[in-house]
Amino acid sequence: MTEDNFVDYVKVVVRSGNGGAGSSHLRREKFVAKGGPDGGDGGDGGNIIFKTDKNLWTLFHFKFKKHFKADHGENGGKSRSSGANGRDEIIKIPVGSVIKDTVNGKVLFESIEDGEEFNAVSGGKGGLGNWHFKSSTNQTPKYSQPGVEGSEKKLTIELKVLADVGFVGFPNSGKSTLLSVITDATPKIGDYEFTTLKPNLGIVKYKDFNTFVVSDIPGIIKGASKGKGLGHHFLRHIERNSILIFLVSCESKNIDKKFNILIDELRKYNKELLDKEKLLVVTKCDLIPKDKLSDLKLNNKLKSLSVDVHFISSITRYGIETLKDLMWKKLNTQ
Ligand SMILES: Nc1nc2c(ncn2[C@@H]2O[C@H](COP(=O)(O)OP(=O)(O)OP(=O)(O)O)[C@@H](O)[C@H]2O)c(=O)[nH]1
Ligand SMILES: [Mg+2]
Repeated sequence: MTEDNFVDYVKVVVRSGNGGAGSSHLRREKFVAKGGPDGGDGGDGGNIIFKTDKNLWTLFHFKFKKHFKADHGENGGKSRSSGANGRDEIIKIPVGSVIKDTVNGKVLFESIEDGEEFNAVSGGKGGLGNWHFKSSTNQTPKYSQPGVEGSEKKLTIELKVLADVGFVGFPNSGKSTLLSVITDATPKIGDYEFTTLKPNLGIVKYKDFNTFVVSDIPGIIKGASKGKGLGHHFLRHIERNSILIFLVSCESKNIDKKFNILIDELRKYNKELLDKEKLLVVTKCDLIPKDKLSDLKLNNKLKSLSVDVHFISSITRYGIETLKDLMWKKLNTQ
């Protein structure tokens, strides 16, 4: 998946179908002098239905289509025949989509499982035909109900990536490189900050038959919660991860402080993120001499953090296999 195709936010306009009108037909037959009313009911207008589809990964398919309409119900006919209901408009969304009312921001639906359906806008009811209105005082009512009009809604769809493991770190800390080393994903990697602008996903194949999904998100910096850097709205993509891996480069002077800044930014976004299983990974360990690395492993400040610390190098693959073991273990102790 390339970054251009990763669409995770769209606004759409949907409209359900109008109900068909009831018929005012009066029966006329050769040998029936006063046939009476026999106008059928109008069909209901089609609904706007969102359906979760596990084969979709992004909201890319909305890039070229943002308006959706269901069909109108047909009008009622003679001989009490009802009009057909209008066809529903079924809109496919990936697992992890959140549908909000664009006008008031209210969350209307969150898709968690494949195949779930959400009726976002019901079609207008069909009108009743005139035979319903026959009474002792009015044997031949000409009145029938019109159908109810469909309604329009403005909706916002947001995607929250569903990965098992999420990488969190400052720009340039080696998140995308790690993703490229443990999965088949080929994210953009660069020696500059904010190389990654959209989340990347990859599948880790673990010990022959097991797999889990990891996601790499853009870097965050101090003040991200106030909009610094790329801001922190993309943190929604780690809301559903089971475990969070915090990456800090071994070149950083105070790894413990850097870790705490990341924790702080997450707390400002959504403090529930901190309840997740965490792991601090010190990256790029090939860049420091062996004795320094040994010192770092014994560093008291790091040891006193309330999180396990692991050391890796994506370039030399140092600590990579054991990192996979750790992730797998944490995922399975949930
Ligand atoms: N020496 C060394 N360099 C690394 C290692 N991992 C990543 N790098 C380099 O660090 C730089 C940043 O790597 P990225 O993987 O793009 O970092 P990122 O965290 O994804 O950065 P953003 O997308 O900007 O947030 C690149 O020049 C990588 O080649 C490593 O283990 N050792
Ligand atoms: Mg990156």
